[in-house]
Amino acid sequence: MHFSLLATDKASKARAGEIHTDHGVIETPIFMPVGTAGTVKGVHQHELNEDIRAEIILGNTYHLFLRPGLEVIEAAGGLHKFNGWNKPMLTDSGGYQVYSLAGSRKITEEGVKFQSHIDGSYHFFTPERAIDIQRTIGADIIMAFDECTPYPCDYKYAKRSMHMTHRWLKRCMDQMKATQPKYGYDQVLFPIVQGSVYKDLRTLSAEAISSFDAFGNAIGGLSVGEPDEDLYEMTDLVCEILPKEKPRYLMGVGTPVNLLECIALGVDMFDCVMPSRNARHGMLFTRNGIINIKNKKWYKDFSPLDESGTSYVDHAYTKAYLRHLIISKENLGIQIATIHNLAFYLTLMKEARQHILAGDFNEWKNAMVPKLQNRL
Ligand code: PRF
Repeated sequence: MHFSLLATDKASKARAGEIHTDHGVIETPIFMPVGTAGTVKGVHQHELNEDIRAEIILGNTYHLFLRPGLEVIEAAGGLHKFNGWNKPMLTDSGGYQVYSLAGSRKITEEGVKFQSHIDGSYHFFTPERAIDIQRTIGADIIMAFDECTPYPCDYKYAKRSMHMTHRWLKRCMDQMKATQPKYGYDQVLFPIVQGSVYKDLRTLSAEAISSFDAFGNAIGGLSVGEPDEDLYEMTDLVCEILPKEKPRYLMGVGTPVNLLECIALGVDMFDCVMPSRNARHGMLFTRNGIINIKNKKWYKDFSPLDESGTSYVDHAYTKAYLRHLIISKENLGIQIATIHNLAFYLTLMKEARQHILAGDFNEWKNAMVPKLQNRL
């Protein structure tokens, strides 16, 4: 696997690149649709591929470990074989889901004991185990086991937690070296910068993480309720320290505006449940602003879902029809809205990339941001 940096914007720190994996090339900047349980909810792999044009999707160690379990995934020959997605995949380590979903949890230096949100059973994840499990799931990019601190988080806790995340990273790296991929293709590990919203901790963490010389690096612990100002300040500070020649992944971010602003700071990869989760509640992102399709104003609007949209649902269905489906809680409504939002996110990334390569990203971004914030 390798990463090539193709261009850097002059007026900002935006970059365009390529991540080469054994399952194909990912053109950055990229948005990765979230497929928690091995499925992007309500979307066929065919639609992900042909219509949304996803290049990489994300799965969650926590969920896949609990259901269907490692025995099934290993017997299938890994997650790619199991779910029929033969392009790149990334798995998050569980270092976030354990904190946000598990019934109860106890964090010690050794690892995290937690209770399944499904059946209440108890499990124990350690950094070594998180690597072993991700080897078995078989994603191309796997994540280090970390603690994502909540917001707000007092300085003392954030500092102690960050140092533990660094010690856990060393154990993850050692376990990567001590083990092999199971299915004949390469897997790389991304460490995760933590440090809450404290500049000195973020600096320290970015330096410590850089010293591991991993394939790529991630920024965690953001988009947990802090103001956008902090998100941008921390992202900027960390991107200044992380090595330029490696891909940078900002975890769990964000709105279309967050993505463009963070691309301008030097981020290459994003994931977020927002386009898929909000679609299920009738929130549609478009280049002219945000639509709440449940709004009465759309009830007899027979214009295409999104005239400027790039996916087939944008032209095949009308606003009034989608409004009806979402209000009636019809499955098809959720599917249409999800495809629309994900295609919009992917197209926005593609356009950003074209502007970086053409050398006018920053002007384009500054013109786009106010439009994206409109409420239609
Ligand atoms: N750590 C991990 N996964 C994550 C995060 C993190 O800090 C975030 C932060 N918003 C999203 N997903 N392992």
